[in-house]
Amino acid sequence: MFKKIDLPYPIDALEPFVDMETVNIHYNKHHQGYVDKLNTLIESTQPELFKKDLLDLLLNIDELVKPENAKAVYNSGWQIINHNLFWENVGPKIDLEPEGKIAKKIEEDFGSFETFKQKFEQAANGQFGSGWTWLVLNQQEKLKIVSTSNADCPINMGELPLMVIDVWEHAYYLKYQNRRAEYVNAFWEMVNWDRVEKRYKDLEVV
Ligand code: MN3
Repeated sequence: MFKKIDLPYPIDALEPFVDMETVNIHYNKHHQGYVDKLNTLIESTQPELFKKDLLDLLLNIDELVKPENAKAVYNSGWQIINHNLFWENVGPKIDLEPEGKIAKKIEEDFGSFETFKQKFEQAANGQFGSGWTWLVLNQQEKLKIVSTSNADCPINMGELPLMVIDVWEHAYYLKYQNRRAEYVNAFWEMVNWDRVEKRYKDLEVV
């Protein structure tokens, strides 16, 4: 059986930027929903795939998964990974700005932290429909801001995600309704820069 990560902080830890009820529904219903859907499908079709590592399975979906189930496995599977990355990337406030190597790299590749923030917000606010906005390290070892739709994940495009915001409506609608820009703005109060720095230094994939 595949699992989601344990939430690395109490369910109300993102207050007041994201309320406890939103986190509860997002983590326990939406995220868990992807896990349950994937497990049910795999169990009834190819239970031998439970032996695989989830990322490995997703990166080799065409060879491993029956064609009629590939899309469903893709959607639920990447949504599990994307949400794992998202929960780890935020947390109770620690530092408002990055430090160390990632701070230097952001300045190098974007000119300044302020410019980076603006561009990231623009991308997150501009993502049409459901999706994600990411800071990634691309194959040329440059930082890049990318947005992906639905369950798409930059790992699948050979890029290393360092930071991510979930801009599906379920991530913010209870508190912010249609005001996505306010949610995106509040994201800066929740980013766990230590985690971003660690991902960058260790080149951790998941
Ligand atoms: Mn979500």
